[in-house]
Amino acid sequence: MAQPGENLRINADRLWDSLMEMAKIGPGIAGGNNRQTLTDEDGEARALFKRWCEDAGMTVSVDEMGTMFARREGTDPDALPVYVGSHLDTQPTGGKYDGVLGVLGGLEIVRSLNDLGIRTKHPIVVTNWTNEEGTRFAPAMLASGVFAGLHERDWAYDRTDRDGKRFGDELQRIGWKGDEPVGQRKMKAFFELHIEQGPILEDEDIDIGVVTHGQGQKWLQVTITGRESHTGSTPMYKRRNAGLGMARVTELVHEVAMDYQPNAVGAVGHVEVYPNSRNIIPGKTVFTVDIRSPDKKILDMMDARIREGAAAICEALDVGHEIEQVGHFDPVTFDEGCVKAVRDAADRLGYSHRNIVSGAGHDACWINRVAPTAMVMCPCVDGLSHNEAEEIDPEWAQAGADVLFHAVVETAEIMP
Ligand code: HGY
Ligand code: MN
Ligand code: MN
Repeated sequence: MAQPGENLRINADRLWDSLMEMAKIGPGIAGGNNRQTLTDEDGEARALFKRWCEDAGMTVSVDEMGTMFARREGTDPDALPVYVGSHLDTQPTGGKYDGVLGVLGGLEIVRSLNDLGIRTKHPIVVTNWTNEEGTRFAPAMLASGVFAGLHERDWAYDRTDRDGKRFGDELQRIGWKGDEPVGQRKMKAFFELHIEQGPILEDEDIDIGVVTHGQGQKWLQVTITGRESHTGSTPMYKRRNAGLGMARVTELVHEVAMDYQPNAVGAVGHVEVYPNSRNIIPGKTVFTVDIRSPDKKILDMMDARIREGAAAICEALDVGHEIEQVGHFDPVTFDEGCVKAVRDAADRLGYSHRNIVSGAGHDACWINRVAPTAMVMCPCVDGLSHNEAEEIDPEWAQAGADVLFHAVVETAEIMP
């Protein structure tokens, strides 16, 4: 006798078509996407998502951080809803699937339930979290962080991008600042489908990553202050070179991460050099250190070593420095019940699967603090992401969305 929902499958072609349709908004220059948060392109993507959700019979609400909640009613309107989603914003040289697969995978579940005429006891809410990437406005996972109570809404509104534009003003400008207070929604569970953004699943030829944990991360914004002077006529001994300081701290970050292999990682991805002139010794550099580890103790040790090392480097170069922590979350353990729902779904559907720790941060990492949460991962080509060449196989999207479908619908309880 088939289990409830045993033969449930999503419509893979429709999901793929929606992914390709969404990818047309905010195209990159090399086949990916540049749809950064709170840009006009983000606004356009939101409007398309809203239209699709309403076409699928859902009602869409927007909270004060711009997060979108599309609700499909359950037979019991008072039952806690099951949430499913991710993010539509991308990196400046992002791919077509990072975040988007999780949002449109949630929409595809509702579309499939409509096709099959299936009702669930619990409502289902498909979610688009604002500013998951944190590339334009740090930190990452900003709206889900406010929702989970890690950040104050007004602090988030005051975050500025490199042109000095405020998050709150940009949200208002694109017309997506809702009036629903943030974080009051109660959830039965939250599920997020996401590409792995690493090489493990593809290398091992496995369909599904059952995400048991998320590694912790820290973003340290370093400002080094030296003195601008002529690159030709200033003798080496008289230089106070903020660019050299940045280079040495960048090397230090790499060396510290290499000391904690195989899991720790570290790099500097964002750099600003002032005045950035070919023949002026940099008087100031601002850059962000991104360090991560599944082990909190190691993450804290890396943080301490980098702060200590940076101080020594800057003293030796006679330059000043400041370090501001602009992002942080500790390693995350997802909810066992939700993780089991994901694993059982993969088994039932006949997809190969393995436990995996998420290398990237996700909105699920914050929502896990306020509701039982789990993630489903699918492979991506070459493990590549945060690169316009990010690519997945349509079958991988289908497998991930099928597993998400079962985990969500089982938790939302199919009505006979
Ligand atoms: O930084 C991250 O891990 C995520 O892509 N925002
Ligand atoms: Mn993402
Ligand atoms: Mn990302």
